[in-house]
Amino acid sequence: MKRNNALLIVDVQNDFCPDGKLAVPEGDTIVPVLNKYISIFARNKWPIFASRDWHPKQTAHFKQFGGQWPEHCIEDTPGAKFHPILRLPEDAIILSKGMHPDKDSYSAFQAVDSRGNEFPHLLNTFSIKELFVGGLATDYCVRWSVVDALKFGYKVALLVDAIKGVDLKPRDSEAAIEEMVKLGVKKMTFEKLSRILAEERK
Ligand code: VGL
Ligand code: ZN
Repeated sequence: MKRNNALLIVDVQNDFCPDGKLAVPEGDTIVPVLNKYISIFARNKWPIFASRDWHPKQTAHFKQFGGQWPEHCIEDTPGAKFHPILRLPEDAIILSKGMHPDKDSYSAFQAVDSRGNEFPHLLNTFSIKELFVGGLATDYCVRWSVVDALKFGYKVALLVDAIKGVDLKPRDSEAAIEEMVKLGVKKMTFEKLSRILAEERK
């Protein structure tokens, strides 16, 4: 694990948590787990990325403009803020996506940092080889981000104890996880990662 790892926390925003505009059931329950992963990555000085859905008021992503979703994560609103309990370090890199008025974009690979640098470019500059991915929602933005990560040639560890899905249909999240595993993703838990790192310190 001395390799070049990075953590990608997908869309842990108020609107995707209970009481939010597009609440993922129990979406907030993964936040304490993500905080534990954050500690590990910070301690190892591995980069931490946090993506956010960052929509304009009018976008074809929303039902009222022909899309699939109720309004959510409108830029600079409380619903678009990261969950208040999420402990992102100062040097975490914030990635924004979904700013386009007439396109959906679910994947963090379509996101940019505050200077407009694209995520794949940032990963390159850090020489990242393996991405550890958690967040919301399993069946949308996590899934699309993971599928893209594999396309770009990254190894992917899916943080199965730190994801939750929308489940528009009951088994959507399960099916998404199965699909990701078939594509080559490795399932990871906090316990397992701690064990691997402890072994390496011996
Ligand atoms: C998402 C639905 C709509 C997500 C974003 O972050 O998974 N889902 N917009
Ligand atoms: Zn969205």
